[in-house]
Amino acid sequence: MPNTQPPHIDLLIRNARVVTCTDDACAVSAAGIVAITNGRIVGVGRADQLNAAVPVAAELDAEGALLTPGLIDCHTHLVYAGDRSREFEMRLQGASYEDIAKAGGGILSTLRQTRDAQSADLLAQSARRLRSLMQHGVTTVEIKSGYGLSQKAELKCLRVARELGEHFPIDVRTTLLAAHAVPPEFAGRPDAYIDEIVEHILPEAARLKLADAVDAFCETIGFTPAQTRRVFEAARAQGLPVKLHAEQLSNQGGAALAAEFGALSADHLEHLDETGVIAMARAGTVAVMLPGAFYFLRDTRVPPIALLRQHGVPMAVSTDCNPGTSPGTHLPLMMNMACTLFRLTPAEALLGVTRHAATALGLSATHGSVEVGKQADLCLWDVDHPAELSYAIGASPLRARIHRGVQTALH
Ligand code: DI6
Ligand code: FE
Repeated sequence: MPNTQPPHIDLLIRNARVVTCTDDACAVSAAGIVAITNGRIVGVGRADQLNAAVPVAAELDAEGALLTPGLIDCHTHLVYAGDRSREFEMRLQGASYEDIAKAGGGILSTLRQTRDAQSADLLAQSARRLRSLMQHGVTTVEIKSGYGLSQKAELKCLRVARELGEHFPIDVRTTLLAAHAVPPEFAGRPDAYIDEIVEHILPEAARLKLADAVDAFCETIGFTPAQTRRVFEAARAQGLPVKLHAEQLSNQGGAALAAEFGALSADHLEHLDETGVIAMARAGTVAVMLPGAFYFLRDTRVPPIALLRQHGVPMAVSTDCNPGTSPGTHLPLMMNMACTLFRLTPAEALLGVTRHAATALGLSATHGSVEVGKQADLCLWDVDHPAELSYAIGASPLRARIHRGVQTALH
């Protein structure tokens, strides 16, 4: 083994073709081994580099399967109750997403159902979506609140998200998105609701350690840049990192604002301009592509991929799993859409759900690549080439999923 000499190996994966995702080309190394001890990767290399004196507790023969990092879905709203298929029908008859939101539907319709749901029911409904994500190879997921919009209901949603991480073999990172929409109690008084967030909801979520980050929806139908800034200042006061729904439906300068606060990511970005791109590049803010929402809203404006590449902004790809604009849990399908709709390369799409998605969650030291010292979150795929992960639509080629060094059931 090239790297370390562990006292023992808990799991030794043999005959894998390893895609470490440490290089931008997503190169495949032939017939490799990955050694795991105490849930961490302790060796990556060739079988002949293995020290025969180190005892091995269990072996897994990959039979030539492709081994990648476990997938990371860095932007979801998967804790919610009910569905919005009726609004889907309305949009098919010509209503726009904004029309429905202004008429009291949209986020507020999910709000009512989520507030009414008991925690156990919310957990059960959300668990169905989480299982589906896991079946498609996801080993780390970010989950936002944002369908409670009161202190009680936001904390309920964050607690459910934390519980999901305790019940299932997956890492959950939680994000407080209290600034998602103005709740009915504050109708017409968005600044008063921002007061409520910065004075009560956010400090309480921080005190209870229920949020790992803070997000906001900076948009004409969401919050202004000035209101978003107040939320970010409150997050900073609590030592919490920020991210932002920015430039989805219009250009509000949200990405530059996020970058000013050293945001982990700015997400959506269909209307992003070069000023925003440059600000993100300087701040190291990841651009999160959400092609599922673009597709579902039949958007036509593609995020400025060429500018993001030119300025070296890392791009992540995520499901945006939510009931209104992207009711999906199939991350490899989002890789396909990122390629077909946004023209990412398959290698960019794979990095977008591994290394760059880890960076978007502030987890680049421990997640997102197959390297010694990183958490042993891995997927084995029955494919020949990494591009197949973005190419195929439908049946999953996932052969094995390993979370913290433990192989998990796929069904
Ligand atoms: N942008 C989105 O795409 C989701 N939230 C957001 O800020 C949509 C949320 C919904 O319609 O329920
Ligand atoms: Fe979203």
